[in-house]
Parts: sequence; structure tokens; C-alpha cells
Amino acid sequence: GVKTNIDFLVNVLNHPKFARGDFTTAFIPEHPELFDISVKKDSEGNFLKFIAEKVVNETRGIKTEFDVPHIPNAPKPEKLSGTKQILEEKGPEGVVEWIKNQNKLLLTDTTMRDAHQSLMATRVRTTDMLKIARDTSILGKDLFSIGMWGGATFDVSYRFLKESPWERLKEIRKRVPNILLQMLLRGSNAVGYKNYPDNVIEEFIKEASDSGIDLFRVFDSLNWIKGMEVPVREVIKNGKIAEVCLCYTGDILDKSKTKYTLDYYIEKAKEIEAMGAHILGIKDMSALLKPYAAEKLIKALKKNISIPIHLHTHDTTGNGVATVLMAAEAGVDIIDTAFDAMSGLTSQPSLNSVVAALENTERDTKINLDDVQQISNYWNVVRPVYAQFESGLKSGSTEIYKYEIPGGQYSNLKPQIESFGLGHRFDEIKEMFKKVNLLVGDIIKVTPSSKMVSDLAIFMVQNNLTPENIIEKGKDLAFPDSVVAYFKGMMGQPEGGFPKDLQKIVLKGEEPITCRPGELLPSEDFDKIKEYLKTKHKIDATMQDALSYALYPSVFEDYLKYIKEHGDFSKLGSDIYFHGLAEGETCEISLKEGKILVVTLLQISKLDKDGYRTVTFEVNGNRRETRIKDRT
Ligand code: 3PY
Ligand code: ZN
Repeated sequence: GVKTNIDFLVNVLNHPKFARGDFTTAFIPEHPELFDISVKKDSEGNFLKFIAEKVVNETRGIKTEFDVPHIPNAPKPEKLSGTKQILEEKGPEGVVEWIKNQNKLLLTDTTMRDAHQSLMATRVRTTDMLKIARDTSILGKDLFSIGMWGGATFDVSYRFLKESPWERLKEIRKRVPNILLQMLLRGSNAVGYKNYPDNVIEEFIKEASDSGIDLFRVFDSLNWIKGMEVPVREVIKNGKIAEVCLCYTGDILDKSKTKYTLDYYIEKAKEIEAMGAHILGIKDMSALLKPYAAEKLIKALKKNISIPIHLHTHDTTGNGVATVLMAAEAGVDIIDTAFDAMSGLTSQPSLNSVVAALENTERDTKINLDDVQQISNYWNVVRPVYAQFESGLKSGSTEIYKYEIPGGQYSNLKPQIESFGLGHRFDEIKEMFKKVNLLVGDIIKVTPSSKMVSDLAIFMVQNNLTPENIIEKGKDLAFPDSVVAYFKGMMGQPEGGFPKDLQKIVLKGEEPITCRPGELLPSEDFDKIKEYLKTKHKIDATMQDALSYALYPSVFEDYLKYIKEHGDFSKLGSDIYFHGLAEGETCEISLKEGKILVVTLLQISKLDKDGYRTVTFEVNGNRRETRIKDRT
């Protein structure tokens, strides 16, 4: 009917190609999605339904009052030039040269990636980052880099936040023209938990480079150098900065520990320098690098390699700032920190504390404390909105030295274990984590190897297995996928090889591999993926879409389905996104079409005989009702 034709016309007019004037007569036949008039993205109804769902099934209209964060709106200096301009003008080698000429300690801020990954299960939404991004570029203009992508942020954006990580990168880049943007790449696992074919890694790095990433921090979850060759080569090929990591575990000060010694780290660092890395990253994901160990390590590395050193640590054990200061004293070039409102505990040590500690010393960061305080103030007000995702840890946890559990994983482990109904056995599982590490060969534990260790620890507690009886009892058990993948060699090769007995029990006759897993995996056919996405989801798939599908097929498809069925809520304020509206509360919602809705939640009705509740709103002066099934 008439309505159908109008919807079709709206779809045509809103199509980006049509809007750009970039179309031919084949435009309509080539875009079957134009006929898809069931989707009314951003429509008023979608938003009301979203809020009504939230209040009926989650909040019941009860909501804490959140303060509105102050956006500093700092005046833009005439020339806003930073590390990004050095990269653009002089390339990665120019950046390396520049770092070497600095006496000041250079700082990376991790607020938009590892800090929220470690403190609140990676849930910070793009909209909250964008509000402070421009100010960060001005008030934080002396930062070396901003860590804002990679690690778990890619998966979580699609899976839980229903927003595009690519969009996040693009929008932050627009607002931060002067500071290097940095991502964490899990070597051959990219931003996932398994090995991908080489062409996925290559295309991913190319696309991330083109979309705004300047510095790739690459690591391998077993410190297996071979596992990083493809990504490092690709980063260099794209003219970006390759920061290659040495993951730190154990304790070099403890003479009784003979596997991960100072010599082990020096040898690895030399290999990393030899593979063409621009910067050496020390990745202390579990906060095991004690202050005096940091001094010893950095001093030794400085003697043995000539590329700059970038230290990444966490504050899990409570010694974070001390480690940073000792590393600074020993000559480290760059340190990861987080704005104080987002620092400490399982996150990074506080940027503000480090800046203050080094004022008027040789390594003075020259960062203005009052300026960065304004950014901290913003995050201080944003953080309570995400309280439901915080782990509840109230203090540092020195027992981590014993268990060697990475920061992000430590804060996640308790809820994960509770979800298995094993909450009361948390201490036992931590002990088992330690035992399992030794059982699988005393390995580096970081995503995904750390997840394998916790999967096995939980599995052993569930099945009453012990290191003593696993060989006997494990014969009849199917081990978790991650454990099978590890012993098969699909995560790479651990230092010192696999324990052979357990490997046989887990693999049950299957042969392990010793080469790079990427060599065996068939290349991904991106054209085929694009074709599939076009047919199945009616989208004009870009390389970014195809990559997202290649990395996380079902997560990406669920995301597409969600957006299509429910709408895109990525621009909705986080207090509403997570907490809905309180009865009587009013909010403004901007629709993509440019329209603004002023929405008040009037009331939530009693349960009707069919198990539904009617939620009544006032929208721009008109009464609107939505009936929602009560699933609680
Ligand atoms: C990640 O891989 O996401 C990490 O942060 C590892 O420490
Ligand atoms: Zn980390």
C-alpha cells in the first residue's frame, strides 16, 4: 500500500550510496535491502519498547540518581601537535628516535581499554568515550598514546553492548587527531581466543591501520616468537608502530624459580628486537613484576637491546605505582597508566599519582596535573553507571603473586565460578589454577592461555580431579575445548614443550602440531562472506563486516539480528541504556532522523491476566502505551 511505498522511498533516500550520489541504474536491483521495510531503525517505537523492557524485566522503575558528568570543553590550542604528527611526518623510526631523545617518562592512558576491561568487564560504551575524547586530546595532549581498542573490547562491543567497535575507532580518531591510538593484538589470535588463518590477521591489521590505529601492541600467549611473525610483519608493512611484547610471569628475584629467569627475558627481548620490533613491550598482565624486579629487569634489558621499552602492569597486588617508579628510575621509556578515577586494583596504576610523584625530578612527565584532573573528574561521575559490572574487590590482593591470575581475569573469575554454582569453592579454584599451571608445563598465562588454565581448573574441581589422579581418571573424560586446542599446539608451543603424559590423555590419539597453526588453516574467503552477509542479512557488507564475521561469526550475526529486530541504541545515554527510567523521570532521545523525543515514564501497570504489564510514557506531549511480557 501507500505506507509500503513510503517506507521503500525512505530506505532509498537514507541509503549512503544514494545520499552520496554514488549510484547507477543498477542501484535498486543491487540493493535488495531497500525492499526491507519491516525495519524502522531508530523509530520511536523501538526506543519505547527498549525502555519498557528494561523497566518491566530488570529495574521495575527503580533507579539510582546519577550525576551528569561535566564536560570540560577545553579551549583548543592553535597548534595541537603530538606523537601522531611525529608518526605521520617521520614514520615509526622517527617516533623511535623521538622517544630515545626524551628524558621525561612517557605515559599511555588505558582508560578506554584495559582499565574498563579489568574493572568493569569491558562494558564502557562508545558514547561515554566520545563525550570526553576531544577534551582528552587537548588536556592530555602530552600523552604518548591512548590504549583504546583490542583485547576484549572488540568482542564485548558486539556481544553485550550491541555496538560496532569499528565505529568506536572511527569516532575516537576523529576527535583525537594528535595522540597515537594504540590497540592490543593477541598475535595470531587477533582480538579473539583462537588462531585465525594468516589472511584474517593480515586483513584485520590493514583495516585497523586504515581505520585509525597507529600502534599495535602484539603479544603471544605463550611468548612464542613464531606466533607473532605474521602480525608484526603486517604492522610494519602498513607503516605503523610494532610494539612486540614479552609477557612477564614468575619472579626474577626468586632464585628457586628456574624457568622464567632474567636470562630468559633477555634472550626473548633480543629475539624481539631482531624481528624488527620498533618498541619492546613488557606485558605484566597479572601484576607480578615486583618493584625491585622491575628495576633489575629494565636495567638488564637496557644493556642488551637498543629499542625503547614500554611497560604495562596492573595494580592488582597493590604495588603498581612502586613498580612504575622503580622502572622509571631504571630508565624505562613509556609506562601504561589510567586516569585516577579508573585506576588501581585490577586496572593500571594511577596516571595522576605517577605524574605527581615525578614532578620536579629528572623523569618529570611534564603533564599538567590540573588538566588531567578534569578528565579524571569526568570518569569519576561516569563510573557509577557501570557499578553492576564491578567485581566488588575493595583492596589490592597480594595473593596474586602466588596465583598468577591476570587482572581482567581475576575480577571476572568469581562471577564466572558463581555462574557454575561453584561460588563457595572460589579458594579451591584459585589453588587449582596454580596447580594446573604446573600441570600443563608452567606456562605464560594471558588470553587465551590463561582462559585455558582456568577452564581446566574449573573442570578439575567439577570432576573431582587432582594432579595425582588426572592421568588415570582423565582417560574417560572429554576435556574442555580450550585444553584440547592447547595440547594440540593450536595456541602455539610453550617454553620447554608439553607434558607428554597429560597431552596423550587429552588428545586421545590425535597428533599434535609443532608448526604455526596459521600455516595449516585454509585462507578465509572474504568475498564469500560478503556475499553471505548480503543474502542472509541484507547488508552491503564492507571489509570491516566481513572481518567481524570471520573473527566472531555467531556473535556478529546475533548483533546484526539484534539491530534489525530491536534497533540501534548505541547513542542512548548509558544511565538509560543500563537502568531505564525511573517512574516520573524525563529524558531526551535524539533519533537518527534528527528528531528529538522528550520521553517521560508515567507508570508501569500491575500484571494483567496474560502476564503482561503496560508501560505508559509521555512522548513530546502525547501519551503512548507499550505492553510488555513480564518474564521475571
Ligand atoms: C587481553 O588479551 O585482552 C588482555 O588484556 C591480556 O592481558
Ligand atoms: Zn593488561
